[in-house]
Amino acid sequence: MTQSHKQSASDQPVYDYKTVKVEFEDGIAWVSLNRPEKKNAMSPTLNAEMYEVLDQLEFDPRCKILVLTGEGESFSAGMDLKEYFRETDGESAQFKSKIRGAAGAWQWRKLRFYPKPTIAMVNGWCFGGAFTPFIACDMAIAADEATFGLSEINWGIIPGGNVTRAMMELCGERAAMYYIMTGKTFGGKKAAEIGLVNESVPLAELRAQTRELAQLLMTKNPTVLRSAKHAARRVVGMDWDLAEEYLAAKAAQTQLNDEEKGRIEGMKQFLDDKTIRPGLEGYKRKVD
Ligand code: ACO
Ligand code: V55
Repeated sequence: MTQSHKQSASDQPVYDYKTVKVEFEDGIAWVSLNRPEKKNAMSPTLNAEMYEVLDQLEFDPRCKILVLTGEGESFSAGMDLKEYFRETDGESAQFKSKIRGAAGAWQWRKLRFYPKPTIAMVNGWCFGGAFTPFIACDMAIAADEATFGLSEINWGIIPGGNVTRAMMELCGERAAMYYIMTGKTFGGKKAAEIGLVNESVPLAELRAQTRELAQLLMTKNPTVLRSAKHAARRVVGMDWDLAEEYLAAKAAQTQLNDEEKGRIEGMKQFLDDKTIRPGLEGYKRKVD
């Protein structure tokens, strides 16, 4: 194990970090980028800390659903122009590549295949590099009052960190090109309209709406949820026949791995007990 796993008396990790805040609430881990005085800009320190936090939360039973958000009035103003870009400009290519890699490690690679459901809660400013982690989350809810923008063009770079690629997949090409090339800002409602977020709600209701979504996800079988999300992400790069075969194999693997045998229980509750209608509700789980 490479990280220091800080342990408390109760043997649970302690999340004591300078730039990341973790709060637990009934199965939800609220994880905040925590540099409000810098609009939660993502510095190398934050990137290193966030990787460690996510890595530990993977096995922390207090985290069933992970919500990624920002402290204060910002989600995140993107990469830290001072600490991440300018201060590393003079360093070796190898060092720069390490710093860039550490950003992508949590923002993209860790989050996209995170073993638990992830929700981005975009509460305010969301610029440039901040698109990477929020796009990598399974779902996203924005505040109407949030401000999004691909500001890269405004200071002379192209949107990197896979932001450009993700925009082209998530939005229509027209919207993606428009925001990539103009750097114009847009609000939560527009983000929902172009498919960047699932919904946009007034800021005053944002936390409650996010909690409600997290609670719904918590009623589902976590093994099946994990398989479903991984399968969905994997099939995007496959041809149709390979995807069909892969999904059959993934379904069999899921059934084998599912300790609570949800599939059998779900059929029983519908076909034998007649206590649920799966079109309208999930089967009643015995655990959790
Ligand atoms: N990198 C480094 N520092 C930042 C960043 C950032 N991305 N964003 C904000 N800060 C700092 C400011 O320098 C300032 O620091 P200081 O108090 O030490 O002077 C502090 O955060 C507060 O920011 P202000 O600009 O004073 O706040 P204001 O409310 O006027 O504006 C806004 C907020 C619009 C978010 C503005 O800070 C801004 O435009 N930030 C940059 C957004 C951006 O282009 N991000 C990069 C995207 S590209 C990429 O991520 C690869
Ligand atoms: C971005 C750009 C980067 C990066 C991470 O535009 C994010 C977003 C040009 O490098 O390393």
